[in-house]
Amino acid sequence: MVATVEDGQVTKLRPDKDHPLSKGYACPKGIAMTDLQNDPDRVLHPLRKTASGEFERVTWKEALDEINSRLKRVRDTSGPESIAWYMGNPGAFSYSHTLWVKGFLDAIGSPHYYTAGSQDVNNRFAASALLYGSPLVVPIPDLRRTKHLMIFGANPLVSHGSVLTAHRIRDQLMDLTKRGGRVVVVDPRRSETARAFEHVAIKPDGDAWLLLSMLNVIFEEGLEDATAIEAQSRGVEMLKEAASDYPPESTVSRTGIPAEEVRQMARDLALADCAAVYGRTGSCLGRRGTLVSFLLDALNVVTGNLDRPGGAVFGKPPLALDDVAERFGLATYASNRSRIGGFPDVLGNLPATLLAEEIETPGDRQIRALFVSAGNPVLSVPDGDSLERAMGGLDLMVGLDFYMNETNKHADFILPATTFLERDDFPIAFLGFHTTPFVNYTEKVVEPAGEAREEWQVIEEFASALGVTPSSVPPIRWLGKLGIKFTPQRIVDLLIRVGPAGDFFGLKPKGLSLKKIAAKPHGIVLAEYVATGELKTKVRHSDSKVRLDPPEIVGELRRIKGAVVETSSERPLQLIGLRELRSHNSWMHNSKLLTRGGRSQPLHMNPKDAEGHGVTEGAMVRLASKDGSVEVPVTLTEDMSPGTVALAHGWGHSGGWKTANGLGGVNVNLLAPSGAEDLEPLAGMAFLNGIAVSVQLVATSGSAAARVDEAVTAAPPRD
Ligand SMILES: Nc1nc2c(c(=O)[nH]1)N[C@H]1C(S)=C(S)[C@@H](COP(=O)(O)OP(=O)(O)OC[C@H]3O[C@@H](n4cnc5c(=O)[nH]c(N)nc54)[C@H](O)[C@@H]3O)O[C@H]1N2
Ligand SMILES: Nc1nc2c(c(=O)[nH]1)N[C@H]1C(S)=C(S)[C@@H](COP(=O)(O)OP(=O)(O)OC[C@H]3O[C@@H](n4cnc5c(=O)[nH]c(N)nc54)[C@H](O)[C@@H]3O)O[C@H]1N2
Ligand SMILES: [Mo]
Repeated sequence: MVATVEDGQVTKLRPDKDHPLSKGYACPKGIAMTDLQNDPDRVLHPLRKTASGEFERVTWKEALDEINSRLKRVRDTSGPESIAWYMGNPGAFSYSHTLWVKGFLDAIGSPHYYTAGSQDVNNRFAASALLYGSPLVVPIPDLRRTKHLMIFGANPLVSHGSVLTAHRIRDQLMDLTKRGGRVVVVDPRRSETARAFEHVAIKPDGDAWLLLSMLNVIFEEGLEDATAIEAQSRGVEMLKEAASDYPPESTVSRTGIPAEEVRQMARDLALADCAAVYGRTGSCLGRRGTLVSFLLDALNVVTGNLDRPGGAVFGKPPLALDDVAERFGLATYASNRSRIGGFPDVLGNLPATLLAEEIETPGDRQIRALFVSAGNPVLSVPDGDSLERAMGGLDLMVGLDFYMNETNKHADFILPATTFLERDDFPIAFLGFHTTPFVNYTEKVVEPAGEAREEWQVIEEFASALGVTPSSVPPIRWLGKLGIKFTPQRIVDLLIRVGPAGDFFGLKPKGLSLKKIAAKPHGIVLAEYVATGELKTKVRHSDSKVRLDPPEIVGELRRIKGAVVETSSERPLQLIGLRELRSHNSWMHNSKLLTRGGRSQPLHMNPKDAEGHGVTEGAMVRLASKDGSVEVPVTLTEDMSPGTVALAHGWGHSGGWKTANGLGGVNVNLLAPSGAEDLEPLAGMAFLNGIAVSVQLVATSGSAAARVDEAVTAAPPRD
């Protein structure tokens, strides 16, 4: 984007016409950042909770002195393993924030690292660890060359892609069909993307059965690519054997998809010149997301589409996340277990759903101090009520944010953080996800507003009080003891220069350095297409082959046999999530631009289901699961498959954001189960899609609140 700065203030953001890939396209949320940047509700000074429960402004020195002395006391009395950090989603989009949070916990020796990952993508990483031997080896669909794309539970026309960085993604998908290719969207809801392409309606959390049936057809009909399987993988026999139990006729009750349609889908995929299978949150937030993620990639392997042009590809970014993380010792899976439930860590992450229990359960490693940065788990994680209660019992809680949100309002201190316009960034975690190899570096656009500080600088203060250097890399910690400090820029520059495209400090004069990248503010296109033929360098298993029979997956295949049906006569419907173009999880509802014309959070319901429940458009209903209930207005739409209802997350505000507070809405995650027994076993992920619910009429006509967000339900987003 291009920012207009007047008198040190960002007054306008617009898309960058000179950007080689976006060519002047930006999504509405990006443009709306001006509203957040200049929001009078922003937290611009350190705040301390007073005895009466109100916040008062304090100086940075007062805040840090008190936090640090309380932090030291917690460490000395309860041990470093009682200090926890939850870093939310925006944290992942700041290289310095990410590195310093994990570095801090590693340096003090605490396992209590939590992120939005356990509500988002961790089972995708777990599947990669099993398949490729590294959680960070994640293929992306080669959108620009593929002829056949199958999307399982993603809505890129709204989300703009996830674990996939595709500028102008709508155009890339449209181009695919213009080339004569197909986009098939498997989704319980006829989403914006499904509407624009081909839709296959599936029952929530039915994906594993559909994928097994597709594999069944492929093996039964001899449509597999035996050469590719032989060259790239081992263990296919297990997969074949497992799939033999799932002819499409046997899975109709789980998927809702007629057997003949499944057969045709399998044939079309296997016979396409090149094809890619891609899944995102809709495939991750059910009860068996690791298995589903595994099967998505298995389909790519079996059809001969892995690591080839137009297939599912790994590429060769100038800085490969898997290499970097491995070098830092961060590419872990199951190297550690959660205290509650014994869940394996994924990249050091433990299940955020268990935070409340981890705080309230006495014993070794009980959490006594909690930091929350760029996150809002009270709204984003199951059972925010329990988390609110648990946070009240902590010895110390600190928020780093530019808003007072529903979570950090329970903190002892809120420390003002910078926006991405007030700090530099290098999207290190995303370089491998570009559909066109690309790199860029952004300088800060303006000085931090008020007294805002970058997270990594604040973390340096906590670390120094505890006598450690916040880094996951032991040599950097040793150098820290000698007073030698590394800035985020310095670390990234080093990594680029010794990386696959680096200048090796002048030895390769044409190579890259941070300075060279920074000199091109519109970014640098590195190659026409994503590199293929990289599998051997990507796979960490000793034989360099993709593993199709890991014991963990064998276990999941056994478990799925006994899977009970979620619904019952008491709770006959299944609830899934919904992302809207003008929302960004829980944190952009204070923007004037995004809330223009009012907003509401209706329950999307098929008219047939509504009729059975005596519900009409605009009625207020009580939506209840075994774990909680909320009252919401209903909107009727044929886009929902009968039996499935959808409600957006990130609503029900009561923070310092006054516009957001005034919009009403409810926290849908009060309906999600929060016990360890309900988490997905291989990645500890929350169960958020497919929850059994009942709907009960409260009032035939709700209120003005039942107005549907037109911008969301109308035509697909346009440039
Ligand atoms: N406008 C906007 N953009 C966003 C965000 C936002 O909040 N707003 N959030 C960002 C974030 S943090 C992320 S992680 C990405 C997510 O990116 P996506 O995953 O592409 O986004 P979703 O809209 O959540 O898409 C999930 C789809 O899965 C479907 N689904 C639900 N349950 C199932 C199921 O059991 N099986 C199948 N096959 N499908 C199912 C839903 O109906 C939905 O259409 O989006 C990012 N982009
Ligand atoms: N039911 C249901 N629940 C879901 C999902 C779903 O699909 N359905 N999706 C899940 C997913 S994919 C995600 S990613 C999570 C998101 O959940 P979280 O990551 O827990 O929360 P966010 O809503 O992203 O809140 C981000 C907070 O960060 C602040 N912030 C923004 N930028 C910065 C920054 O640069 N620095 C700092 N310090 N603070 C900043 C914002 O003000 C806000 O308070 O929600 C999850 N929850
Ligand atoms: Mo996410």
